Order: sequence, then structure tokens, then C-alpha cells
Amino acid sequence: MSKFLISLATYNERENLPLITKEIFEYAPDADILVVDDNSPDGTGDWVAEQQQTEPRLKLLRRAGKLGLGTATLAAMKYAVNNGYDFLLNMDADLSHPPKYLPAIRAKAEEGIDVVIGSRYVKGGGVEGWARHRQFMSKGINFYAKLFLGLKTKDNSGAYRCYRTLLLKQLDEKSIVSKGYSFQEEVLFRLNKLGATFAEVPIIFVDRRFGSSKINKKEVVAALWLLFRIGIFGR
Ligand SMILES: Nc1nc2c(ncn2[C@@H]2O[C@H](COP(=O)(O)OP(=O)(O)OP(=O)(O)O)[C@@H](O)[C@H]2O)c(=O)[nH]1
Ligand SMILES: [Mg+2]
Repeated sequence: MSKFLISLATYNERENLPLITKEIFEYAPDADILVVDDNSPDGTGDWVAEQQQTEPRLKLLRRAGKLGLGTATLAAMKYAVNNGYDFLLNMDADLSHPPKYLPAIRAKAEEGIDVVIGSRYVKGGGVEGWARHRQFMSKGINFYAKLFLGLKTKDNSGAYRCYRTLLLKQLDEKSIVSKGYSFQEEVLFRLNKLGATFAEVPIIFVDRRFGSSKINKKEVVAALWLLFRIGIFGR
């Protein structure tokens, strides 16, 4: 059986973690969960440390401060490679990525696909609870990414993904310039260049129930600028 790691980047997700970790273990009892926490003021990291006393499948990486979702995911990728996992499956910690899709995503990965995307924009997928402007923004960013990065996949901005670690090993970490949200698109671009195979499995994304959004205008503008730069200049 393959060794599976599920990663959750967290910044103030203390309310969501008990629910999401419980549900993940229901759908993937043999997997380990790695929480990459950026010293969340709400005590997310402390909660994980406490749970670890009785739950050996729970791993924790604590970073000094809010260093961005991109570098948090990169840290999870490194952890997966260094600890002999065959696959790394990443999800948001805020319950927007329902764990019930884990078996379908995983099955595709085990069939031999290098990158399996939990996708809102293929048949059967969708978004629940987002205002019009938020849906428009997400579709716009995906169109923009396709235009500049030449990606064939439909959902390039979502973080619900399974990566084969053999491919992650080949990623040149230093070539990745995104620290924040554009990381999602950039990593697909880099893996595509390495010859990875891709598949999309439909998911219905649901808006976060607890806590607040970490996206702000500054991060969006930075992401758009970076994707343009990467697409046009390769860096
Ligand atoms: N470790 C770490 N995690 C982060 C950081 N920024 C966001 N996250 C986590 O990344 C995941 C996605 O962030 P969200 O704020 O939910 O982004 P989103 O889903 O696009 O937007 P909303 O759900 O509307 O807030 C969540 O689990 C966050 O806690 C960060 O700087 N460091
Ligand atoms: Mg979210």
C-alpha cells in the first residue's frame, strides 16, 4: 500500500481543525496528516501539539510567523519527499474542501496520474455559498492563468490536489517565486514543464463556515503580477 500524507496549511484555523482532521481520518484512516502552522495567534498549533500525544498520525510543522500559503505548501512538499511518502495530498483547513472526495482523488493518483486536481470547473464540480463577485474573480484568475501559463487544466487556483512525490523531488524549489496565492498556478506550470500528467476530479467547494478569509487585495494584485511575469519571462 502506498504511503499517503495529507497536508493542511493553517493560519487561525483552531475552530476548523477538530472537524477536518476527524473527517479526513474517516475517509483516509491509513494516511498521516501534516499541519503547517504559522504561529497562529488563536492557538491552532497548540491544539495540534496536544492532540499529538494520543494521535501518532498527526504531524506538526511550526513556523515562526505568517510566511504565506505558498511557502507553507512547499514546506509540506519537502516533508513528504524527506519522509518517504508516495503521495502528498493538500487541502485547505477551513472545510471548503470536503474530505468525502479523498477516495476518488486518491484512486486517480494510484492509477498513475502525477497531479490530480480536486476541480470546481469540470462536469459535476462547482461552488456553494460564494457571492457572484467571488465566483467571477476565481473564473477570471483561472482564465488569466491559462492565457499566460499555457495550462490545459480547468481549475488551476484551487489547492485541493494530490501530487506524486517522485515529481516533487524533481521540482527546483529555488525556481518557485510565489510566496502567496499564485503558488497554486505556478507549481502546475513548473510540473507541466517537467512532463507531469494531470487529471481533474469534480468537487463541490463550500464556503468556509468558521473563521475569516486570509486573502486581501494586496495579495491578489501580487499574484496577478507574478503570473504575468512567470508566463512572459519564465520567472
Ligand atoms: N501556514 C499558512 N497557512 C495559510 C496562510 N494563508 C492562508 N493559509 C491557509 O491556507 C488555507 C486557504 O486559505 P483561505 O484563507 O481559506 O483562502 P481561501 O479559501 O481562498 O479564502 P476564504 O476561504 O474565503 O478565506 C487555509 O487553510 C488557511 O488557513 C499562511 O500565510 N500560512
Ligand atoms: Mg478558504
